[in-house]
Amino acid sequence: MLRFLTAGESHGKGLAVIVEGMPAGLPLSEDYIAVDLRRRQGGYGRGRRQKIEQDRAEIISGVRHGLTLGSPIALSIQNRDWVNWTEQMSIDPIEGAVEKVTRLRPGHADLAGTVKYDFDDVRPILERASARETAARVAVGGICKRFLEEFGMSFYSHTVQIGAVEADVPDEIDWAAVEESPVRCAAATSADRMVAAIDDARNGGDTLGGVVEGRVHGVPMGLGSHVHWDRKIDGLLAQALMSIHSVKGVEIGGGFALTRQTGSHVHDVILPRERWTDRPWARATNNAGGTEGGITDGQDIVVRVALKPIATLPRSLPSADLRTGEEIAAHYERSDVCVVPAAGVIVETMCAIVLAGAALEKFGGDSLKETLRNWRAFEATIGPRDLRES
Ligand code: EPS
Repeated sequence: MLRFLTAGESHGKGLAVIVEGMPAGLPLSEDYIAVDLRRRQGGYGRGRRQKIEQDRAEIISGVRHGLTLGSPIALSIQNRDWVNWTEQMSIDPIEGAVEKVTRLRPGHADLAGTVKYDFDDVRPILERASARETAARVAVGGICKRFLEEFGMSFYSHTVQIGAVEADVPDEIDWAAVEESPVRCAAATSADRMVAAIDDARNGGDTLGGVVEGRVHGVPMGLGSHVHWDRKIDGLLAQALMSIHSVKGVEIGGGFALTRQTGSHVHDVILPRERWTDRPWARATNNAGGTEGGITDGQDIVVRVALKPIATLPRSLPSADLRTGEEIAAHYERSDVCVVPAAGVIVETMCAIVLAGAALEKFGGDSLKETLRNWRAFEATIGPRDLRES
């Protein structure tokens, strides 16, 4: 019901997106989408490229007088760096030849991509494999977040680990402080240690990975389904999160740590009516991370995502040449040292995309009004069976 495509090379003219399936009547603006685009560009450990770019998505279609039309929404994000790459990335054939990239970077798509697509140059692969593409996704995520706000949903993320530095995450997270933190970490002392670790990596010509946590508050019960493997909301979230560049692991709720506990300590006890607050049903804990049996259970969605250190290293790794197979140092132009803080924003994005799709599947109408009416009608049915109005 909700479809989108992104297009664009890292040093091409820009990124393009078409989003199809958003209902009509949703208030939407370029300024709203710009907020997350700006958040994605930040974070300590970013490289020189982010000083060049000032990402802003121009709305080309699908919105009139500030409201969606129900027609496809097309967006365009300019690559300001394009002016430095007009020969390398020229659409038209050029006079002479540009230098080919043949020094394969381990950990990137360089080797498998050139072999698969039968290129003698890594450039066509590295351009599209670049995490620049996540700017386009974040713009889509902005539209999805705007839609899900109408259901009372809100999105958060924070950094829980960079390299070997684990954050002392407080019980109550101050989300405004996370946004102020250079590494988007909820604990200031841990943030200082993370910044120092990034400095160490930079000084050694190296890179750092880490772990980010995403949370979604206000999720309705009943998104996704237990009936088939490809409708399970946790499966859909895991696929979407795993598709983020550099991601090597995804956990939902207590994740891997749950395996060390017995069942009586793991499952989220269902509380009786007198302990409910704002809506029917409540739990003592949220180890499930907001999904049981592939269906949202009304608790916060909690996901953790592990990122490997990025593959482009100033201190080039030993490698082999695509042309000759002979030993050579891997290719290096410039790079980020650590993208973990920015990844939190992309984790929010992918959660928003999956949940918007699931919300449209369950409640979707052609207009926002119809969609919200369907949602409210369902919400009226979720309480204890004997107490329902009809
Ligand atoms: C990336 C390499 C760097 C990153 C880029 C991802 O770009 P460049 O080669 O131009 O320095 O900055 O990410 C972005 C441009 C972005 O906006 O996130 C890579 O190789 O994946």
